[in-house]
Amino acid sequence: AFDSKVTVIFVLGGPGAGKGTQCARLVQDFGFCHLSAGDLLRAEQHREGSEYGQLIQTCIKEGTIVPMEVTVKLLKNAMAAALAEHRSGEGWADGRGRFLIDGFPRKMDQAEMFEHDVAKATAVLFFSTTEEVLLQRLLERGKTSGREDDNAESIKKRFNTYKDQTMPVIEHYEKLGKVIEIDSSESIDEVHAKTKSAVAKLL
Ligand code: UP5
Ligand code: MG
Repeated sequence: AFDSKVTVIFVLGGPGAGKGTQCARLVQDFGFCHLSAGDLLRAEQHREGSEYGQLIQTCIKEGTIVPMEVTVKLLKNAMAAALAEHRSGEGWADGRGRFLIDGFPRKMDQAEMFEHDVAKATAVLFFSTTEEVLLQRLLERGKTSGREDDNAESIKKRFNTYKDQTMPVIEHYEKLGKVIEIDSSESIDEVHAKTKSAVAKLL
């Protein structure tokens, strides 16, 4: 595991809450390495020779969770690559790799596997808002995103998975006092300002 070498922050929130948007800002603010589990899965889906392409495509379209072994391996490999790259480079003033793990863990078993095999999370950023806001954002993004899950039918399934599987993960970390909840209903800039000051206190 990488515990002694890294600071890990999990980034959760419903589909379309603004996880990716806010992570991009935090990369600029604090030099994080941003790893979106969904982006890694989409890249693996299209990688030539991947044995998981079909499985990933089906899960994403149906809004279900890809078996954790696949996702944890992709995250671990990406973290190892980032650590190797930074060993020689600049950034990460305290010498610890700073990682935002976006859209993960979305199920309790993933949380346990990651914390056992990869690293413990310092905190969980939780972007909360209403389903109405989420739906609006995703349908709007769907006009241009090309994402196979940005349609009304898939979105409904993603909401269900989020409520059934991911909310318990957030509740688990809440009990540990690790959750920082940020209302993401406001503008990107307003959400960013609140997020930035919360994260600054963690580093
Ligand atoms: N937007 C953002 N913030 C805004 C704001 N404050 N005001 C107005 N508009 C705002 O934002 C979504 C849209 O809203 C954008 O158009 C943005 O401009 C606008 P974004 O930052 O993309 O939100 P995000 O929370 O990242 O939404 P995303 O759709 O990526 O969330 P999901 O959690 O649904 O998607 P993810 O890529 O993480 O996962 C996709 C699928 O992969 C899952 O459903 C699952 O099938 C699979 N998966 C796994 O199986 N395992 C995993 O561990 C992870 C994923
Ligand atoms: Mg995203």
